[in-house]
Amino acid sequence: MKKLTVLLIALTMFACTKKKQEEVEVAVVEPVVTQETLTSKLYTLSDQGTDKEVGTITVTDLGVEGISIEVVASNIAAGEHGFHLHENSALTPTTNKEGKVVIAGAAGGHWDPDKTGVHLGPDGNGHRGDLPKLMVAEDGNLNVTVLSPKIFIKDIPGKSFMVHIMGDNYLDKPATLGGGGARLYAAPF
Ligand SMILES: [Cu+2]
Repeated sequence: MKKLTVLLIALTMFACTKKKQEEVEVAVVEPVVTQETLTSKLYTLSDQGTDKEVGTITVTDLGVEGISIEVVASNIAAGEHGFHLHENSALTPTTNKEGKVVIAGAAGGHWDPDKTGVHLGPDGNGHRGDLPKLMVAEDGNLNVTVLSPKIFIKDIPGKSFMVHIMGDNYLDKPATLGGGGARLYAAPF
């Protein structure tokens, strides 16, 4: 009887060990899914460069589907704002041909690696940096996620997300670049 008890205990222990091994094996073969994200602060812009922080932009890698861009901000200007990925991360002012200061001019234009030279918005085949416009409620708070299947996470470093003072009609007419006008907020990456 005593022998049998010992054997049973031994068998039980063996079973437990075997089970643990199986669990470990299962854990090893499971793919480790990591979604790369990049985050930067959103700043107000002035003719001196960046001013105060008003929010955060987080870019998440969606693999072949491109990226998602989460914009969280408070106390910003209500209404519609053109939103684009611009070609540089520098946000210092520049001077244009007419001698006028361009706020954050160093950021360059809308990212256009295919050299299309046309602004056609998020669904067109123009600038790849053209994104859906942002709509800010009257309370000045924004918490929105937009998608871009034309931008990949590897494209982000060294560029900036730009929020313009006015909206975006996703065309170059009647005004160029969607009519967004001056650069109001930006997040350098
Ligand atoms: Cu822009």
